[in-house]
Order: sequence, then structure tokens, then C-alpha cells
Amino acid sequence: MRRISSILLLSLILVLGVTVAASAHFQMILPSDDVVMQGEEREIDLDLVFTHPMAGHTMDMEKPAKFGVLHKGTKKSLVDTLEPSKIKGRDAFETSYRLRGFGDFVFYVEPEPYWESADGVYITQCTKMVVNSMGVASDWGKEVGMKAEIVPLTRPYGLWTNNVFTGVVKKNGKPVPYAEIEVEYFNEGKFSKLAGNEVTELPNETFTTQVIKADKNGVFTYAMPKSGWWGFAALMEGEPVNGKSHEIGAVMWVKTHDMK
Ligand SMILES: [Cu+2]
Repeated sequence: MRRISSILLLSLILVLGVTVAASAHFQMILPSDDVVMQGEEREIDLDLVFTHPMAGHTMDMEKPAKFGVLHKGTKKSLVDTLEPSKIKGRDAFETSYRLRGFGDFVFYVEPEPYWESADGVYITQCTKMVVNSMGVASDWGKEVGMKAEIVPLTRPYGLWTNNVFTGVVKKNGKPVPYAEIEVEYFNEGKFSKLAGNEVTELPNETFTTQVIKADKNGVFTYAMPKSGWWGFAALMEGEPVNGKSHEIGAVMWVKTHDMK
């Protein structure tokens, strides 16, 4: 009996330990291009995937409640254009979008709540990513109006490696003082098997997810140490779903490029 209890305790410690060390969840909108200039392909591909971006793990995604684009102050739903796809064996969605005209195209998604059985919590991550056309700025600083949203204070494209990214965490349109933000690198090599851009060695598990806090005005800053996509996920308490706790996230993705 005593032996069984200690095995149970050990398993519990192991399970909790793994949970603490596990990488964080990030809803992602991944485009085939982030800035489209003269002469470049104007039809971009977009992948929606729910992932642990550094570890290279994916989870099944349901068809999102909302998915669309904000351009020149007008929102357009693109939910009907989504096609099911698989990324690393899990359900994801894909579409393509033709950029018409100049300016910023703010893509946003509000997924259906995801049940994370390991933590006994529903997760909904309202996510944004901006594609620019022809280098003309327009909408990147505007709010989509999602229930949780990161509003960038840094223009979210044309970023060098080591730039800082600064934004405001908002919930129901209001800044969230001292919001906690998880930051992860999209470890591309783990997804596409492309050589070169895979992070293979972490000093220890704490490096998988960086953790920062916003200040009293809900403003956060993070310097991105490597070229590629960086995800920012501000995690907050949402309204319960089916009587279970519900973590609501405001997520934004930006890409950095090396100076050559
Ligand atoms: Cu997960």
C-alpha cells in the first residue's frame, strides 16, 4: 500500500513537473510572405495551426469561429475560404489570399475554445498577424476588436533581428495591467525539415518559453534574438465554458530578419 502511494506520488510529481516544463500553446497564422513588394507574388498562402512552436508539436484545431482580414479600416470574413489541412498529423486549416492594393492586411482568427485535458482548461487564443503590401503603412496599429487583443506599438513588419517588439495587451478593449505574456520562437526546422533555422539545443526547459509581464498600462517589450517568426501570447482568465475554466489569450506574430 505504502509502495503504491509512493508510486502515485512519484507519478504526480512527474506529471506536474512535465506540465510545468511543457512548452506553451500558441495559435498561429503563418503566411507564405510577410511583406509583398512590386513584382512579387500577390497571392499568399496562409496556414492556421495550433502549436507548441518551439518544440514543434501541433494540436487538432476546429474550424474557427472567426477568421478574417482588416484592410483600410474594413473587416472582411474569410472563414468560408478555409480548407482543412494537416500539419504534423494534426487538423489545421489553410487558405490563400490575394493582396489587392497597398497597405497593411491584418489577418485575425478567433478559434473555438480548445479543451486541454492535461490542464483541465479551455483555451481560446485571439490571434493577429500583419502582411504588408508595397511598404505603405495603413492598418497595423488599428484594433480588430477581438475580446482579447495585442495592439502593437512597434510596426509589426520590417523588423531586424534584435529589435524589440512592444505592444499593449487588451481585454474587451481595455489595457490589462501586469498581464503575463509568453514568448516563443517558431522553430521552423521542426516543421518543414528545412535545414539551417532549427534551434536544436536549449540550455534547459526554461528557454522554451520566455515569460514577461506588461507594465501598469498593459505595455510589454521583448527583444527578439534570432531571425524568424516570434509569437507573443498574453494569457488571461475568460468566461467559463461548460462550467470549466477558460484561458483567453491575445496572440500576435512578427517576423525578424538578419542584417546582412
Ligand atoms: Cu498542447
